[in-house]
Amino acid sequence: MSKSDPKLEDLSRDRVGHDGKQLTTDQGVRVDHTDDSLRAGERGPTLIEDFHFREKLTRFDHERIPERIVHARGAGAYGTFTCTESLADVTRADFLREAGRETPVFVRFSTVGGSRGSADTVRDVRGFATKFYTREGNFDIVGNNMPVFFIQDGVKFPDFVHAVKPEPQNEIPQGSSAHDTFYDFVSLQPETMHMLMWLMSDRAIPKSYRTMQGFGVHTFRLVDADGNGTFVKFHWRPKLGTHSLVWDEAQKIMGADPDFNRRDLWDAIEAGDGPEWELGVQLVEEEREHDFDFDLLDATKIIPEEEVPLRIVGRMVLDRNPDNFFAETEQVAFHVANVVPGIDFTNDPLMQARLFSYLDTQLIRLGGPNFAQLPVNRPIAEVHHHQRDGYGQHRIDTSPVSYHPNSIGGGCPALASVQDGAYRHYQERVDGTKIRKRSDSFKDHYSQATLFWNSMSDWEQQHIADALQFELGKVEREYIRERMVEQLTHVDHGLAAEVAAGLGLEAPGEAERNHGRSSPALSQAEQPQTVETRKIAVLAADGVDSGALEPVLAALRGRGAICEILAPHGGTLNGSTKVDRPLLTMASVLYDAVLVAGGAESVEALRGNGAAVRYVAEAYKHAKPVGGLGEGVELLREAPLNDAALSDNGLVDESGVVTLASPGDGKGDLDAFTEAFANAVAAHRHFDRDVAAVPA
Ligand code: HDE
Repeated sequence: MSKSDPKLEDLSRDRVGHDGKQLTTDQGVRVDHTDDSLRAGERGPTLIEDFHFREKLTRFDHERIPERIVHARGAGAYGTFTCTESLADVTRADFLREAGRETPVFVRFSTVGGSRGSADTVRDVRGFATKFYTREGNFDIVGNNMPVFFIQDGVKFPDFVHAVKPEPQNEIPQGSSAHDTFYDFVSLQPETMHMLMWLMSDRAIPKSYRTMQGFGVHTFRLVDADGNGTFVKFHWRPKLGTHSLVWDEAQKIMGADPDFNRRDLWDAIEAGDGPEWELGVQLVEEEREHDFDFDLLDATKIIPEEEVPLRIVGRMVLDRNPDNFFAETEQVAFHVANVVPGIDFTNDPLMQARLFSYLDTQLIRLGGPNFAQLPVNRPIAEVHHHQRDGYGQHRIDTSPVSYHPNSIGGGCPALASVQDGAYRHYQERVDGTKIRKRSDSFKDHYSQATLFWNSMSDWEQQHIADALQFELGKVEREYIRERMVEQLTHVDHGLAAEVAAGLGLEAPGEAERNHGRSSPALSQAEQPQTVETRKIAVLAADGVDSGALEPVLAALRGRGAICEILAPHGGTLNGSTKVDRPLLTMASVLYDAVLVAGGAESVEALRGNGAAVRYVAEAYKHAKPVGGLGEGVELLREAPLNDAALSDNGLVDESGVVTLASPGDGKGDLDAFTEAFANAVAAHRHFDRDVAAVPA
């Protein structure tokens, strides 16, 4: 973060350290004893006059605030947004008008359905909320990692959330859509089908917050200095590519490290590997509003990138973890209505509901109307108004007046003009009959669900079909399962038939024909490839062939990979090679790839260790790169890796399994091995393997 970051300067007013300080009460009175309460006699009752004891317990009793009704579990970080291409042609927003302009940001990522203590890797939508502390006030993009939503009108949000949350009688299941009430609701609401396809896809189990796209979802409006509007969709694109876990792995991570995504973000930032995104916009001139076969105001639809390409206008890097989770990440308050001059709303009925809901929810969650004064929420722009008092008022307004107009205060704070930078709402003619009715232009619920399905690669389609079988397999009521399969026939008959077969239901009749259109930009199959910050587990034991291993690790680390040696015991191997973690503390699901080091004695020890053998098989099953050096190849044979091609002598590199049985003395072989293994890691996963029979 640049030294002149204005938000960092602003926060420094409230940051308190305790180094070298003495313990006090809230009143600043020093305390000499905090382990025994004041009592009448050594074995007597506690005295109510012990103000330190009472204050300590009272403060403790009041530590919790209501968790967010949705998006309760999250992780946040600070960073900087840099405008890379001016949008001055379409918006008067100051922070987007000049290439090179930097704006501090705070981002909070979240799951949606689970409570604050739930696991990170559940199948769910992820929140991606960004607060820009611009010179003209705060602007929030309160988005998700999927570009559409379940419902078209916000009046249904409570119904939807009640259906997906744990069931009311027993509060089960936590953070999961795989239960009756969710599928009861969605099977009765076809408008959910497009988003359901996203939820069943790998997008719902992101590998990392750093490898997620973000979307503003709604169509917003940019407004230029003359008051002309342009429709806009906001997109965040991760530099590391969009990558996911596989479902079996995601479930195991829930146990092995429920903080998996939160920890990954924290560790990357602490290591100086702050994640980066590009901000892209899709712009649609007002005159083209009705040129699409869907309604721009319908949040269950995307604008295919092939129809309206992304224009990249900025870059965001997150590089500072919060000092205090509660003060910053928990108390941050986002609101769709936090806009700056040059950015405006549309009549999307989902967005309109959100414009009400966020302020309302902050009032209950943060205990009153002054939450915008909390350090993380406070704008760097000056704040002057006539709003007064309320719980948690921190400001000491010194003006004798708190009304407008006034003359006693010299008319201040005075009204600003548009030239001064005042917000002016976009002027739009609105007239119509007062009516509760969905527009006919919102009625096509299946075309884009089909478009999404058609755009998936073979393995992505397989994952969606598997996810539906898993989720519906957890649904107790057969009529709900049947109704869901009927819905799926409208998306794609082949998908519906496959899911039905898995559930033991009769194949459904054919509905409308698949239109055959696709949008290649929706697939995760083609992503930027890099080994940077990829975590490689290196399995080794005493007797490891360090001579062959060291140059490989040095080269992988040189490319930015994180290599950790896991061994049956901590300390060192052969008295010199440092063990990073004992094998039993780390599961294969916590790494991106595994490499088994050579050395006859080392591999013999690992072969006798069921955890090590299973480690390799599990990584293979999860389509991860697997490497074997020297005798290490034997452990891969032991696992066994089904039909994987393994080296007997020279380098073998197939489907992400890279082995070299005879590293030899020549450095050339090891270089070729490293190159092949690094490429396998950069490719993320290798779904061309047949892993069905691998028992892991
Ligand atoms: Fe939210 N949503 N939402 N939502 N939402 C909240 O606000 C709501 C919707 C999103 O990290 C709540 O402060 C309604 C879409 C994120 O703090 C609440 C509707 C999208 C976050 C609320 C929606 C989102 C929230 C709960 C339907 C993606 C977490 C706590 C009309 C574009 C922000 C809070 C954070 C949080 C209401 C639908 C994203 C209750 C009524 C669509 C990322 O106000």
